[in-house]
Amino acid sequence: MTAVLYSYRRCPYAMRARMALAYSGIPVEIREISLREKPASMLAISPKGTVPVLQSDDLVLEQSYDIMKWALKQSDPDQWFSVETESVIDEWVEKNDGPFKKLLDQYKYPDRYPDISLEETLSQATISFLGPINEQLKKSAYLLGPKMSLADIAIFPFVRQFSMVNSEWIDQSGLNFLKQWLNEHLESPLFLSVMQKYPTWYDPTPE
Ligand SMILES: N[C@@H](CCC(=O)N[C@@H](CS)C(=O)NCC(=O)O)C(=O)O
Repeated sequence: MTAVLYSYRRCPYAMRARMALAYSGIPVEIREISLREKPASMLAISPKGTVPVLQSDDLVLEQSYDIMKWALKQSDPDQWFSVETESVIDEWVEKNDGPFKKLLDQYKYPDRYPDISLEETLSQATISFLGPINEQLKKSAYLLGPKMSLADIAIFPFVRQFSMVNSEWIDQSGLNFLKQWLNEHLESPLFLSVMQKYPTWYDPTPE
């Protein structure tokens, strides 16, 4: 059975999973879901109701980073991941999915956080995450060195989303290495290939 990925085009978690699956060359049926009307078939295998969810035979993976690692275990042609780099990549992903994602939500939905000013959010995001990424990219083209790794792919969709809140911000930020890295990913054939549009998928109705 071809693997199935329940996905949502604009979701950064789903983007990173789709990129890893495409890079690994794993054939997968993409099911673009409606977040308002989640398919019962998806909820049956993953009641928590977030995307992405991967189903491959008896295996169900409900976390985007697990899906990425699973894909690369099957094929990792450019060595994005290794036992030696795993803990450094985990650390980047934890910082991204934890504190940075929180700041991203604060920045995207300021109405939900009336006590925190935008300036404060931007400053915290720059000090804690985006600035350190820029510093790293000053030293090497990618987060772990001269070669792309799983860390770059796992984090880029979130930096993309952050940069899209205010399109002028990145030019004003002075984070030029970050900007260059972001642009490279935005223009990459891999990213563009996983951003194609699919019609919304619904469970088949019983005859
Ligand atoms: N930890 C999960 C987070 C996934 C997640 O939060 N996805 C969002 C969309 S970007 C979602 O499905 N939210 C549920 C909803 O909006 O109903 C992962 O890494 O896959």
